[in-house]
Amino acid sequence: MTDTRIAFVHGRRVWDSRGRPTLEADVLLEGGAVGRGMAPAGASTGSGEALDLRDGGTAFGGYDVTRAVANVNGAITRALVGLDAADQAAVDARLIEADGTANKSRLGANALTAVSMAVAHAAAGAAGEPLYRHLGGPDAATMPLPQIQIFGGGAHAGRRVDIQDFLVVCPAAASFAQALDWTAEVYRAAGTLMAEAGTSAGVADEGGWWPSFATNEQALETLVRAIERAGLKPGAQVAIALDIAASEFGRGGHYTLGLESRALDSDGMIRMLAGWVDAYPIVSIEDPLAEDDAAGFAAFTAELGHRIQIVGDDFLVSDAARVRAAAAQGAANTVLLKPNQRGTLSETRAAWNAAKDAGFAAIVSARSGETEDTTIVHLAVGWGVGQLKVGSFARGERMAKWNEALRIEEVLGARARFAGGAALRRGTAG
Ligand code: 2PG
Ligand code: MG
Repeated sequence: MTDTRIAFVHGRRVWDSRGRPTLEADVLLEGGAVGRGMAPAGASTGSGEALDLRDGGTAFGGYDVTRAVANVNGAITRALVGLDAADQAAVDARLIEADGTANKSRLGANALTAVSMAVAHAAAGAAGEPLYRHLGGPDAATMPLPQIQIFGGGAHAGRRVDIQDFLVVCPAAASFAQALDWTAEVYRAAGTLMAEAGTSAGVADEGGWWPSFATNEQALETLVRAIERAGLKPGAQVAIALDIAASEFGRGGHYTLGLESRALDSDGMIRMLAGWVDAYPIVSIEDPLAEDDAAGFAAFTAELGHRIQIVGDDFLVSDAARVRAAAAQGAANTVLLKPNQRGTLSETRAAWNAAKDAGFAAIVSARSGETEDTTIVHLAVGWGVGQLKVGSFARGERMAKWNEALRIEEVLGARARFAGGAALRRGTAG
């Protein structure tokens, strides 16, 4: 057994998929093992998220991270040197204590997230194991059902359409690899349809086709046609998931769909979305109402929670206490898990534990601003979460994660179990 005490922590500024500064952390253990983590960044962020510490000012649009980097090389290094990297809970507790604020605003959730992930990688390296196995032990063999974006929108595409993510899931695929095969064909067919319509306009923040539709619903119609054009059956083989990201256009029970110049209240939103669920093979809807509309979430879940998965992202911000509160209210039935919404892996894991206790499902998710870091894939497999969302089927920062999952499935071989449609939270009361 090599020495797993933390010898050295180093932070540096690197660049993310939007060409913005982000933070990378390296951790070196006394026995020589090393680990690395890179912080992602959201664009449609929940107000309850831990703080992504940026310098402000004029350089790089105010997004520079020199203060967060200095925190890694100063206060965080001092707090962690000598701790046992194999004890992730103790390391994360020390990070939380060193920050000392409720929202990680002193040291920065970006600094903490990168370090927390780097420590996990270093510990896995010292044990001579891939991270998913280090986290989940020899039984960690569940490959997640991927949610893959075909059209981007909302804050990720200049608000060209109001809805943020039009995604596909492949509940009937036999393996993770086959789910990617099917998605690749759908993604290509969707691109062809847009080119034929003369509306091809490149890709959005997460690699999905830049939307060029007259209405939000037209994206749904086009998606169904793309599935058919790919030679697959809408619903049975390839179903639709949506991230409405309603906090981006709604507040206080009032929602404004800019594309269609429509104003709706909570009930109007619920009626519109319920109509879509009736008309299209939709199996999952994320943030159907705004983060401040818990009553709307509860009404939506009461009406549709027995048919579809209802996911809280901005609404639950990977927070265990919010998951418990939502479960008590019957608001949502699934939580999105994004480590940088909290700042440490242990807190993210606590949200997953709370979800399991509440009968919620969960989806491990990337951010719209990403890097080549693949830690979240290992979290999904290692924790046995069952679902994974990392954006679309283009751009290196997205493909790095899908490809890492392919490698894991190959290494697991006959032991791999694809979560498939059973991972979706549906068919029971919300
Ligand atoms: C989301 C994510 C990823 P962002 O809303 O689920 O799609 O976006 O990282 O901008 O919050
Ligand atoms: Mg979301």
